[in-house]
Amino acid sequence: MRTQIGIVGAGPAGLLLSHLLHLNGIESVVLEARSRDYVENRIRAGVLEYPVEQLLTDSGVGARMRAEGLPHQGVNLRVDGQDHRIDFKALTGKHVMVYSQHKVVQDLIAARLAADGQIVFEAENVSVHDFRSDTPHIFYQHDGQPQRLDCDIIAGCDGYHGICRDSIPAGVLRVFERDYPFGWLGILADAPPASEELVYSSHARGFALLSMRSPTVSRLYLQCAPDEDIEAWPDDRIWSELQTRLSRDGFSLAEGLITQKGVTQMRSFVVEPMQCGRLFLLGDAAHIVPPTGAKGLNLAAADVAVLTRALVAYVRNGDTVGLNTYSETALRRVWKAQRFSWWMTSMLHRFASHTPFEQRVQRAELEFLFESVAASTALAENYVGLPLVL
Ligand code: FAS
Ligand code: PHB
Repeated sequence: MRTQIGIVGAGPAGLLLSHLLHLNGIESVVLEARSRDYVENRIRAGVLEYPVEQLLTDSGVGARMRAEGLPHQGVNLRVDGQDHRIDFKALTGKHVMVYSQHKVVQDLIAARLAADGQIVFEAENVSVHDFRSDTPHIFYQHDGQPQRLDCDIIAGCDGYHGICRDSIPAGVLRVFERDYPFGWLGILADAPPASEELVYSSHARGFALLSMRSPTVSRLYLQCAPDEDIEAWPDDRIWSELQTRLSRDGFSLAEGLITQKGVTQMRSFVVEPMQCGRLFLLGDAAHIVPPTGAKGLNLAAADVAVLTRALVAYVRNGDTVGLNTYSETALRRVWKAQRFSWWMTSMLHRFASHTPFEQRVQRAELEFLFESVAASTALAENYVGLPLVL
């Protein structure tokens, strides 16, 4: 089989890339290890930046997002039971869109299949080859049969645990990383969100986040140990801890059936460069951010915007400038999102290693944020999203 762009991974990065390339008359085949049902129901992110919402709308896959998504004009930071609202609309003229990642994936798969796009689900033993030559190709198995996909370019959209990054020879990539001494215990619950907007709480017992998926479904997180045992957290313990960390006069969480719970590691990770020959890395395959800044999904979309522009110029005019500078262009935005995610994480979480001095500095950082329009504007600009291509 032959195509122009071979894409490994049907997450937001791979699917959005295939969709935008299609709109520009460029063929692609997406190879996904898991089943369609699995990728369409995997619970992950929930906040879309303004430029990403625009991109989905402008590329024709925004109808359900606009119908079911929740535009948020601001966010609340809660410290010592006091709320400090960051007014995105007043400070930036923009908003964010609360809409589930798995629905974005469902919408993109539906659009690809409606356009006769090729997505091979349950593709096994995918391996990428000869991407440092003019004849890159991908081997995989489907229904037990060995298959070969020849292409001009390979897009590695297979996430942090995928095979594409690890296929790049040793010595080519430089790794930048930081692990955090805590994780997030996250739940999905059939409970009406107790706040119109998200609430990020910095509490003596640790961080907590009130988010949502719909008017009847809440998404909540609390800071826990990186290797926390979820079995040690029966539902009533989770609710009582959330009530405590999100407490404020006149406020209480509506509780309900917990339908999903899990612990997520907190890590900052970037590889440079994000390409090797004709293999280009996008999204979590190249970088991971701690979720405190709600940047993971949005960064994947930004990488897609940069690579799509480069591929269109290459396919149409043989212009390789965009491809040759893909990595440095994408990394300009990646590092700004890394900085913001690290800053939000450092400012809002409890660090057992912090000295009393560091605790006071953390507090002063928060107080300055609440008192300074300039500081609040900086947070708002980063949260609603920087331009996709910097
Ligand atoms: P993805 O990981 O989404 O997709 C990669 C795809 O490649 C997957 O479908 C995988 O099955 C496939 N694949 C992997 N190996 C393969 C192989 N060998 N062959 C073929 N296919 C292969 N971000 C937030 O902002 N908020 C959150 O709350 C949040 N929660 C998260 C929770 C978890 C557990 C994780 C892991 C991430 C979370 N994120 C969150 C970040 C998340 O949104 C990612 O940034 C986003 O999914 C990145 O999209 P992709 O780069 O497309 O990678
Ligand atoms: C979510 O809704 O899952 C969510 C929102 C904001 C974050 C992280 C996760 O910072």
